[in-house]
Amino acid sequence: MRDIRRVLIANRGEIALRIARACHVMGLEPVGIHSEADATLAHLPLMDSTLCIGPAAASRSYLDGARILRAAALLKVDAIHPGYGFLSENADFAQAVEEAGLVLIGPSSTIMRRLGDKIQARQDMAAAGLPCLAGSDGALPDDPVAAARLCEQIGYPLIIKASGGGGGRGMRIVSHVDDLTGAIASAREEAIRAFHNPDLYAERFLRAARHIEIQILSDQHGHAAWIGARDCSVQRRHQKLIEEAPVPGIPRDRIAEIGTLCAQACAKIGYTGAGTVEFLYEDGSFHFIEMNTRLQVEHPVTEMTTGLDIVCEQLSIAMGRPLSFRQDDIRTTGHAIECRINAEHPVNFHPSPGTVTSWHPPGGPGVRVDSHLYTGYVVPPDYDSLVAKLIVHGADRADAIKRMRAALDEIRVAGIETNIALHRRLLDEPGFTAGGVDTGYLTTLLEHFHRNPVR
Ligand code: MV4
Repeated sequence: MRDIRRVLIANRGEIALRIARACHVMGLEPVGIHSEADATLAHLPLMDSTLCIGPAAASRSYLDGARILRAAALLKVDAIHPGYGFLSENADFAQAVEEAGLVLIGPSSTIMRRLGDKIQARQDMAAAGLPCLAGSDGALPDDPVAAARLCEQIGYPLIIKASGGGGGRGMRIVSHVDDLTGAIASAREEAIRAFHNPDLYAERFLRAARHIEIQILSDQHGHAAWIGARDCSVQRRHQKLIEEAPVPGIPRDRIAEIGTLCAQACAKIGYTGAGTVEFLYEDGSFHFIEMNTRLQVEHPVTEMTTGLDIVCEQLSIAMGRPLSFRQDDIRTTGHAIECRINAEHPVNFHPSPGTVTSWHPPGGPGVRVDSHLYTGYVVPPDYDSLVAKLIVHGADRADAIKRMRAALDEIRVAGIETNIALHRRLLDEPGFTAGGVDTGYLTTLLEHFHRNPVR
């Protein structure tokens, strides 16, 4: 057992507020850090104490591990919750936290480092029993002839990915061997520039897959459980827009099968904390692509369908407590959908920072709003444009869609532009309402909207 009383929340916005709430539920003292641009954030008054750690630029505040560790020492915390984004999957930061004698709310830095290396993650998860796509077992060789021979084995089309990447950055789709050498060269350049890691790998490319992910909770006593699956296929440029649970249109027993494999794999590799195993699903098969070692933006849809509080579970696991439930105790009820509300231009998707002149969130049965917005809040231009998550829970998918439409119609936000109208339009689309769209759906639909602006 590890005594944790004070938790530093190394993040901002809605997720900092979400984590502060969980700390209060658990009887822990949350402490806050913020940049100079963020002194007016809504969660800071809930904190036991707060500290301004640097200027607006994330590189000099939320991404500066040394500053955060100095704040942790000054504020005398026992643990650090990194939230998502920023330093949440940075193994060097996790290691520095451990070396400072503090607890990082997440897996050990060793596990984080292995899973953060996508080539290593693929090898570890394949060895632990997860189905992977045909691919290069290890890094692609430098020699173009050797690389071409290897890729011939995999088959075309294939996709080149950066081992240090993830989330869709630094990828190249290659349909023919003639394009291979050029694709490898440009992918390698990008990988070096963006991730300081030249290693690339290749995988068979799936053209019309769905993005399905499994939520895991794993304690320090070797017990792991999967607590549901999410469908995150509605995305544009690797930014998810809508997520839901359970997954529509895939038999429950197929989901349970892959969920069970994920829990077993996580126990096997010594994973601890909350984690998400990402899969592509096409033609009835799941294929592991990567594992996220952080709390995810879309975790609320799993909370709404299971009744669990994933952030409380994270804190409890970090304190060394065993999971409070067994796999057989997990029951999911109804259907949950999350719409990510971004402060962005509705047509060109450019960020739309500025003063929120009014904010009236929706409510009622089954409606949850995770947001740091308030009337008068100024959305700074320096960070991600996510300003609210609207989550609804209904008896079934059709009921959840009805509740989401009503909630979207009810929201009032003025002063900034948002994607609320896009969400409202999407929820009337036959493709979306039928369920089971693939990851290309939104891009195609937006092209259609662009050609047909008013309906
Ligand atoms: C793929 C893929 C198809 N085949 N891997 C995108 C995010 C990252 N987590 C993995 N991604 C993908 N990996 C194989 N083997 C399709 C995607 C993908 C995608 C790829 C190119 C352009 C847009 C995309 C949108 C969603 C998923």
